[in-house]
Amino acid sequence: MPSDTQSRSDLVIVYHRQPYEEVEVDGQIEYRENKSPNGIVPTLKSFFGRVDKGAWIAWKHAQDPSNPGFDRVVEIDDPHGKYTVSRLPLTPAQVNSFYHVSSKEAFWPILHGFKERYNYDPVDWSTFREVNWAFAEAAAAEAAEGATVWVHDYNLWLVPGYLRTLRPDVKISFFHHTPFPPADIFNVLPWRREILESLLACDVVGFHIPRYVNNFVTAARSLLEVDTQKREKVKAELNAQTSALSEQSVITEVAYEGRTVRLQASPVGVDVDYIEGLATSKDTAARLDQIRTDLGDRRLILSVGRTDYTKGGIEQLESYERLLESRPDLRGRIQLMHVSVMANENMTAYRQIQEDLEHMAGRINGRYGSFDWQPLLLISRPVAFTDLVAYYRAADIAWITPLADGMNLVCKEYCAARTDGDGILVLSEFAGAAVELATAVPTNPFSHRSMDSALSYALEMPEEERRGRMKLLRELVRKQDIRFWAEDQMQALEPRASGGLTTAA
Ligand code: GDG
Repeated sequence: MPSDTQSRSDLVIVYHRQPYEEVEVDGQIEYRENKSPNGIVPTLKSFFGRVDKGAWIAWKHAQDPSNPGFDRVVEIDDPHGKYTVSRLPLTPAQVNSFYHVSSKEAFWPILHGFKERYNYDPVDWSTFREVNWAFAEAAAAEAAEGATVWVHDYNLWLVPGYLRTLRPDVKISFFHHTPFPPADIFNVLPWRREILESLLACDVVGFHIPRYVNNFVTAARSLLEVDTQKREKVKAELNAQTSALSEQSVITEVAYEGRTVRLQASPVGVDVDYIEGLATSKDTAARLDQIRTDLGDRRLILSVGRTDYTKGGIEQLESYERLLESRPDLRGRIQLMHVSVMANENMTAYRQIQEDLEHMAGRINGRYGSFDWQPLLLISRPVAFTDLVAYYRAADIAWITPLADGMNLVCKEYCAARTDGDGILVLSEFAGAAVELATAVPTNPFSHRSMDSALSYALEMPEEERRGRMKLLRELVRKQDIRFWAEDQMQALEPRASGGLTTAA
């Protein structure tokens, strides 16, 4: 770990993902750009270009579980700037306890409002604290005097509190990539107070949309003496009329124990230039021709997401089955491609959903398919992003119907890829993106009637309406892209201009 103040960083990013890929070439490890399609990692790294030196802290599997020492990678000097990457080696037991059990089995269902899936008993809170403490210590060691430390996501919930104790001088910003639930759901977590106190040690706490901000404040006020200091009217871009997640006003500042905490709603976007570049490439054109030839005159409905109960895959296949049953005229004329990739094969809940999806796909294809028509293609292996973009281009309808989703980037990628200006987005009202994407066809995945009628409506939509809706969707996705999000989060750390705000009651 660095001990001299000279080598310390002005910006420290704490994120579970490493900012590059390790590739073995001729027995040597090479570090390569990690080009995630949504562009989060490159965008975060681009901020290193604005400071003398940056640092990134992630975790990795320990090579030697009996001696998981701190590991520091050599300095990286790439087009983004100069930065070091520190990796905390976690033992298999730590990964299982901190990540799979505490984060995925306890926090994840609560964050998404699935109380009944919450599994409290196996949580080992001391390991969760220990791992978060290790991240905070690493950030404290890297940060220069007054540096900014930007922490990502709920598996690092306790980092801000620990870091504030270790380094009262740094500015701390924390971003939630998931929803934040209402108080009566969040408070199911026995560690609720400790988590909230840690978050209130930040200078800025970020969420995708105003609803999650207001939920956070109700949770904080339910347990702690938190004063609401400022409230603002929600800006038009985050207030689509149709969304179940709309808010009219949002709390932007609270005070706790003499500190002021800024709350910021900034929806994560996608790297529109990158996706448009792929969508208009020669390779995509060739792939698209092939897909269209295979489809013939059938309409393609596309659904993409991780295999997770929050993503609503089962409910979607049920709706598709009802449609094929009630509309014999559509048989042979449509095809659903459902890409559902399991991110974590170790978790029973995800394996069960995968099995259920496979079972339903077999039933749908068996009941309605014929020699020359397979109604449903279930893809469970990861698809190359270049192929995914070709399918975005080919799909008449993107059918994105999560039961709960912090934002949902697939629907934004679909719009970004539609450089031809066509295509229809049917979007769940319970995806954070619904508060922005006002001209998507809204659907309520908890209602059979709404699910079925939204898809039927989309299938009948005339070209003029399709293009009109897509034009507005594309404008919004371009405006609120990934760089817009990152700038918004960083600006929230700047001193605030006074005036123009109303003081909350
Ligand atoms: C969390 C929050 C929030 C999917 N299948 C394949 C594939 N993907 C890519 C998509 C997209 C990404 O995975 C999924 O992003 P989402 O936003 O939809 O969902 P989460 O992974 O749950 O992300 C979410 C996000 O954080 C950002 O804050 O929006 O609400 O849950 O980029 O393209 N990519 C490839 N093959 C696949 O088969 N290559």
